[in-house]
Amino acid sequence: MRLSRYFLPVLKETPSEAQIVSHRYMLRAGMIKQASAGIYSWLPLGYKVLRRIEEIVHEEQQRAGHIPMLMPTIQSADLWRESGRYDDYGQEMLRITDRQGRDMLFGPTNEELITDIFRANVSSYKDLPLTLYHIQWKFRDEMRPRFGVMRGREFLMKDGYNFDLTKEDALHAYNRHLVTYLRTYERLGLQAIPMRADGGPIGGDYTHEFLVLADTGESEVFYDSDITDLKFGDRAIDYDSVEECEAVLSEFTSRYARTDETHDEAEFAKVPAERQRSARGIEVGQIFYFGTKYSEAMGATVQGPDGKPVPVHMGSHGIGVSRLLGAIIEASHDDKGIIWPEGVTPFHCGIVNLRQGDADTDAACESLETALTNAGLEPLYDDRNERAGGKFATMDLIGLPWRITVGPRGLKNGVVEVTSRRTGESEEMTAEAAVARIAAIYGR
Ligand code: P5A
Repeated sequence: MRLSRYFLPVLKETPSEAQIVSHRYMLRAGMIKQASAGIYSWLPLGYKVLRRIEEIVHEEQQRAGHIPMLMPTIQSADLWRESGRYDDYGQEMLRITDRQGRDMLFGPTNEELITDIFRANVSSYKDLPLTLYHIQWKFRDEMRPRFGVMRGREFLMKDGYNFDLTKEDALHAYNRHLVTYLRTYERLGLQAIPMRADGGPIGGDYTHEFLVLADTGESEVFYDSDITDLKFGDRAIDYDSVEECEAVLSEFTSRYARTDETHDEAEFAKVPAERQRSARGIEVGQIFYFGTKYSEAMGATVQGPDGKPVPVHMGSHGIGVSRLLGAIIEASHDDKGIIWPEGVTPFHCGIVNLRQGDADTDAACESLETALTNAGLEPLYDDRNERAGGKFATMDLIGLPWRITVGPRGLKNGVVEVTSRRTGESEEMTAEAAVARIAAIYGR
């Protein structure tokens, strides 16, 4: 992509309404624009990162056998009356009346809708287990939307729902989701710690939130510092194996880690004093087991092995897809701008032309762009007629992990410069070697 043809409305000034670094950088890097309080347009650069995150979430869900689908944003109030949540949900729910006078709502979550789909189509235990998920916009009329996409009113969520015959099966689904979430967050370059939490309006008392530690986080958390040494890594896991999934759950949840809602001073005191930590965190996901709460209320039963109807055991699992952009930036930036982890970067690398209009330099940049594209990479080529300082500042702000700088002086010696955004270290090499280096980094 040529920057001169792209739409990247970078702001020079720091917007005064943004209180935290991720919000400031997302506005300055031209990733989002507020449409109204807590509601954002996703400009091309922000949209690209959002899509990358979605791709990773899809891959990890499907790796575990979870099935993608898509439910609508607008739901009928009647379903929510069946579960009893229409009145319970309160002012966070955006209620809409259609022209026929029917009560509708913009979905804050989808337990009712998916249970309705299930009961209409599944009648035998032989069709279980089943886990369906989608990635769809949600609306919660938050009292205080703030920090940009971090606490939006309209936000993108991956939400999944499991249906199982027994509690044991449903707990396996819970553990399996925990494993998929650990993998997902690590691929996004984040450490997200599962912590015992509260069920809130979703229900159930068996639930974990995933928290990214950050001073700007809205949740107060308490944990044993040993937990931060745990890494899932790229271990192979059989998602059908109850034992393997259970072992991961117990490895990652046996140390003390709780949000303030479930914090227990007496339990916390058992952690050696030098390992006790209290901090702030960003909630990037939550998993729930709530048993038959919805299936009983809505009559979602299957015929069990003995021929008798039984309500299915369910859980739901959410990832804050749009919130993740904010969380990643909070975890990965410096005073010049964003530093994208390779897994989610909007472009694999930038190309900076130091002497735009110089025939040889232009030609070298163009052939570099072609070679990178042919290697399956997507570079962003800054071909604008701007000073080098301005081009570097833009590249630093938008945070591409790698930059290739091309100028007449280097070309005379047959080299370009490859710079890491994270370390700032540069290395000179031939253009071919630069392409090979970047391709290898991305496993192309
Ligand atoms: C689980 C999936 C649920 O809604 N029902 C379906 C369950 N869980 S949750 O914890 O309430 O939300 C899941 C994740 O969504 C993100 N999130 C938000 N992101 C941005 N702005 C908001 N206002 C917002 N509210 C929730 C969080 O990451 C949360 O963990």
